[in-house]
Amino acid sequence: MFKAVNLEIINAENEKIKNNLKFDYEYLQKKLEKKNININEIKEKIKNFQVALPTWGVGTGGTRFSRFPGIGEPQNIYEKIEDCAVINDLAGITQKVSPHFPWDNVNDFKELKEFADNFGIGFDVVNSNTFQDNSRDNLSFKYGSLTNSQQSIREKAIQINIEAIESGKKLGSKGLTVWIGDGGNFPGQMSFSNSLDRYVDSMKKIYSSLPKDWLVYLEHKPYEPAFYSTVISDWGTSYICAQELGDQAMCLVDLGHHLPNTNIEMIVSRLIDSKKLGGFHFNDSKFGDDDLDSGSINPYELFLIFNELTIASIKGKIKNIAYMIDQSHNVTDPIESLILSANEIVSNYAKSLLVNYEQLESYQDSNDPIKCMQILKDAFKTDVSPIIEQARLENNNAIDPISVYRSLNYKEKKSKIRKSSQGSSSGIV
Ligand SMILES: [Mn+2]
Repeated sequence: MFKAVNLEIINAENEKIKNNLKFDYEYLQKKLEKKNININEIKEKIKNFQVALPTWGVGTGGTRFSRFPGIGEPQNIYEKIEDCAVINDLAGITQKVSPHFPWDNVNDFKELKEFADNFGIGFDVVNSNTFQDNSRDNLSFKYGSLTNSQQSIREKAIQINIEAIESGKKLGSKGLTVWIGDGGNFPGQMSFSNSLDRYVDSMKKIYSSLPKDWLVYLEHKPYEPAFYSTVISDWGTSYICAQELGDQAMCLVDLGHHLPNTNIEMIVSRLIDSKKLGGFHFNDSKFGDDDLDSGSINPYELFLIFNELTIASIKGKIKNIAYMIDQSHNVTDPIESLILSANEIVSNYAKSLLVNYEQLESYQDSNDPIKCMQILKDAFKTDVSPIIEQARLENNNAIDPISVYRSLNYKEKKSKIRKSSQGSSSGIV
């Protein structure tokens, strides 16, 4: 197997800080032992954790005002996979890539799969795109795609999704995420009821094209690009549709796709109990669908979400949730942002594993809110970085991935090979 980052470089850098890490790890081990927590058991779970990278995330994003491309940006799916492989070699836990069709233009799927295999990269859930016009014909998505009033336009949107499934099958993917931008900008512009009916009808056709071992993930979002009403606006609508479609349809929670102050962790719990939580798009936000780096604004929320996931997992309520990062990196090197985001996500997962759930439930039952809050805060405030770093060391990844990455001058080198482009295939979804 080919490595995007030379293992000797990683090992040499790890060697310099290995002893410091050993000291920190053993110190944390002793602290956790006092709470009857076995640090090695947590470390093994961390070593097996996976979150997928979005192909569009390694290109510099932009806003509706402008995009400021970085140097050495990937220009095609092959270069994007190469960047994802750099992230995976350094940070680990990101072995799979989630492509976006037709943003990712693929001519030869067999060749692409072999290329990715060589880097140890696999393909996760595929994403369809019916929120942009497609230049192939005049059937515009201006007034919606799967819910458009015109049947011919709905058929085209259905076909794009079926093609995405076909592409995913060739790459070894096992799922399709569907997010549509359909909605209205003015009261009365569209019938809430008819458009939802049309969504379910269109999705039924897509659903019938799913291989039996696939899932379809329905992603909701309250507004944007439609600013008055959105067809799949919230988790309730998403749940109703997933229920209508059948067992292979699940709901996907994008952390940025909620109105301000929404209790997302409670939505997670509700979807778990309804047996419809399928996946996540991780990011963070201050105002809306900001697509900022995971944990950069509200890491406690991320922890509380993992808290719900971990307790549900202990109780056997969930397995195989599809985790993916969905961010737009406008002012940072996307590789660095994705390394830190993956680190933030796995760290909050690790913190959730420190919570003593039996104790928490006992305090909940005896109505002791202070003790309940203290249990969660104690776990959240624990610095778990020695566990994450030790897991990386044992997985042949970098203890300090950002500093190794910077020592590579990767983008400077790539800028001499890769063509620069002003255009954007990256956006906010
Ligand atoms: Mn998303």
